[in-house]
Amino acid sequence: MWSQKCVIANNIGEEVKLYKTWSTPFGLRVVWALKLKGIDYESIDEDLSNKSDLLLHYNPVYKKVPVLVHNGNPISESTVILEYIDDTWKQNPLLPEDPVERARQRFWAKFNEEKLLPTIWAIFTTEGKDLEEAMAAWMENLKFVEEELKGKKLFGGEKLGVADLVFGWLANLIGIFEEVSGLKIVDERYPLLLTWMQVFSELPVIKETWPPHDKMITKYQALYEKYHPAK
Ligand SMILES: N[C@@H](CCC(=O)N[C@@H](CS)C(=O)NCC(=O)O)C(=O)O
Repeated sequence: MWSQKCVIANNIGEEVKLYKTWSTPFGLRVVWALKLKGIDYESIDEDLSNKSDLLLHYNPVYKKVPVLVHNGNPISESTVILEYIDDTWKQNPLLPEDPVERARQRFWAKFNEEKLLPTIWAIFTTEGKDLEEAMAAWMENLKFVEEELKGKKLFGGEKLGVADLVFGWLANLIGIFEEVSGLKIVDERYPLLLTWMQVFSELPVIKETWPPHDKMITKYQALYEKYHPAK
């Protein structure tokens, strides 16, 4: 006895294109959202050392990926794109209905962008006193994340939400940064975050989309050597 899985896209007749790169964590957020919604899309991988005219046309302000182009309308900035996707395709909502819960998820998404991302970049690219300071700020910030995850499986509770997708990079890149730098970036003082990282990575839609591990190590090894030439 066999059964055939029949997947019908929820956007027949619409044009959906996603400009990204093979490794971008910001682009992955959008890939996850589209997959969770069952949206068929065309993926265009950019070479950021030689950006296409179309990318520059669609995102003239930041000139960055990801850009989602829906029926000719370009939408930039991954967190804006996530909300656009949720507003456009209502199935499998990424933001809950309750305004308090919506605000909470948006708060944590903003916290990730403004507090965690700059600090992790400093951890990966600096040394000495700067590294120490970045590490201290990172650990302080993780305490807040740990508190938020108390009593929850995901940031969205039982269901993946915008905040989970925005935090998603942690579940993959922390391990890669640790392997490349030799630093311990998320340790056992943050058991709830470690559990979240594992639960999140194991979700089928997430698991099937991680970029190849070896290729990621090669990419970040080269970047690490650029910032730490003496090592
Ligand atoms: N805030 C942006 C960040 C996007 C971003 O930094 N994208 C990188 C790739 S991971 C990029 O396109 N960089 C090209 C550049 O800086 O010229 C978002 O959330 O979409």
